[in-house]
Amino acid sequence: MEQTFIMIKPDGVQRNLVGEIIGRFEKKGFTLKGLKLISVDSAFAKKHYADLSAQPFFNKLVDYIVSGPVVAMVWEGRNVVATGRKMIGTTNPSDSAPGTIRGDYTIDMGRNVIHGSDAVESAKKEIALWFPQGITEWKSSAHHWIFE
Ligand code: D4T
Repeated sequence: MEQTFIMIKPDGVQRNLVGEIIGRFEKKGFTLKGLKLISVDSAFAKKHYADLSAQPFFNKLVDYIVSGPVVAMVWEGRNVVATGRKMIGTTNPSDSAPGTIRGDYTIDMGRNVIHGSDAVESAKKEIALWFPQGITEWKSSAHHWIFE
């Protein structure tokens, strides 16, 4: 089953959106496979955002991610990478549809509360980076109420 890496950014933690965001993924039917509240340093944040290192906003982005604790998670389910991105909404909250997390709770692109892997391959890399000790293997007893 597909897995994705989801991170509630420092603003999401400070704004008390952790329960709301986790609730959306739970209620959708995805399964939580990894979860931790963690503060990362800039070397780690630079690794996570390595693909964006040439962007003019890179240093600002790294400062933002290290500015407070984040909630790092692994969620599992069919098409969870693409569906997770839809639930999150577009990068710029001005374009994010109401009903998406960014559409409902954010205004500024530099404070967009959540990260979600953009492809299955990047999800694998991000899960390995954030959960080097591995994730928790379990099967939800709701599985056959969610999947035919
Ligand atoms: P993340 O990676 O945080 O889930 O966001 P997205 O996948 O939606 O968007 P991204 O990787 O292109 O950008 C990462 C992060 O950088 C901020 N950003 C982005 C910014 O501050 N200015 C910009 O011009 C862009 C494009 C927002 C998200």
